[in-house]
Amino acid sequence: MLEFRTAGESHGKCLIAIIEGFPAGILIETSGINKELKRRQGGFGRGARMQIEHDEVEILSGTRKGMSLGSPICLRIKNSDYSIDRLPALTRPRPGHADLAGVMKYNQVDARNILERASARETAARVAAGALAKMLLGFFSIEVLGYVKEIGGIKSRVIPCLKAGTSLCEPEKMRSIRDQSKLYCLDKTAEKDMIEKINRAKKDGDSVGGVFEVMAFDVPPGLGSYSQWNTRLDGRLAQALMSIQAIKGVEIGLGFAVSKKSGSEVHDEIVYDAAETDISISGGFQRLTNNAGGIEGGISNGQPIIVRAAMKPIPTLKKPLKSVDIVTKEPQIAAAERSDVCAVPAASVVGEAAVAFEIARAFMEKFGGDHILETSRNYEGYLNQVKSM
Ligand code: EPS
Repeated sequence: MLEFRTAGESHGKCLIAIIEGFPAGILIETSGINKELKRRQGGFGRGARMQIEHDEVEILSGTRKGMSLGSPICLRIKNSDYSIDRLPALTRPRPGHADLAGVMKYNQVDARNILERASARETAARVAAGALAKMLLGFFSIEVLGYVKEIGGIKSRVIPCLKAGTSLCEPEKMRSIRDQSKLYCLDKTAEKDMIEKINRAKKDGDSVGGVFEVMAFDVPPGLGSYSQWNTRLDGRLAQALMSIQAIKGVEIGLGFAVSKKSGSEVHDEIVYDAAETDISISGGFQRLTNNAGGIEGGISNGQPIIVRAAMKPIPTLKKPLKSVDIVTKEPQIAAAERSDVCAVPAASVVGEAAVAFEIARAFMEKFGGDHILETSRNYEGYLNQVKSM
């Protein structure tokens, strides 16, 4: 089973990701992982910590001469700001952060013992693990792409791939637009207003949240299962995204909007084109729309997977909210730590990694294999079975 774990504190020595169940025979280039780490550090609205850190990965195990061995892969990212033992105590918990619930749970008086692990710095390790998942998926031409949809209520008007034949439904094209954007957004006009919104929040000592979307292209039908509640792909993707720091909502396809429409408006009509049988991963079966976001009955259906996540504004505020000192129980304002004004672009990189890992996990579950060529043979066999339906 493909799995990963992370370890490490925000101002500890380093962050670690251990990936297990990764097949042998895949070339693992640190440059591919570092590129993603750099993207996670970027995006307009980030705070001063990102000027201190230069996240780079070291591969400590699981490869030889750059190739995966099938053994556990250990990745390390060093923290430049390794200061955990020197940092002052934090006794004025920030509303919205793990501080107060954490001190109660772990029997602490210093919320620093909580925030160090609760911090979104941990997501650097998730992005490293996700980069490996993308290398695995890349072997099968599956592409995963995350981008910003909304910041502080300002929406991107670009809606890719909702209808079959939409002009913006090519990962290559979408990636190139996204990578030219300071906010990793596909809509240049909305981006300007979003930047203004972030600047205004910064001036006001405030923070803003938003929404990002992740799409996965060329995912074969049949990943995930309805056979048990916890094997459904939609549920698994929701868990992967909801577990990212500051995420408060997840939608798939039309998401909450399905509740306002009739059945005939929501469900994606099925057509068959024999000419597509040999080139498509779904045999000749096609859909006229993709409101389901590529998942029906907890199983991928061969359409692009579309998921979105809503991120709350970061709880650390320059103009802090009311709180109470944990020691004196006196009213106080919350602690004001160094932080970001908006980390939605960074969250879109983390979301991309999280979705990539979960899809890779479901892929390995279905096709197995200790070496990638074994996985590949199993995959080919399955595609032939779908074609000959
Ligand atoms: C982060 C590092 C952190 C924060 C941020 C994310 O660094 P520091 O606390 O030293 O400024 O910038 O963490 C949070 C938003 C949070 O709530 O903990 C990073 O590497 O992404």
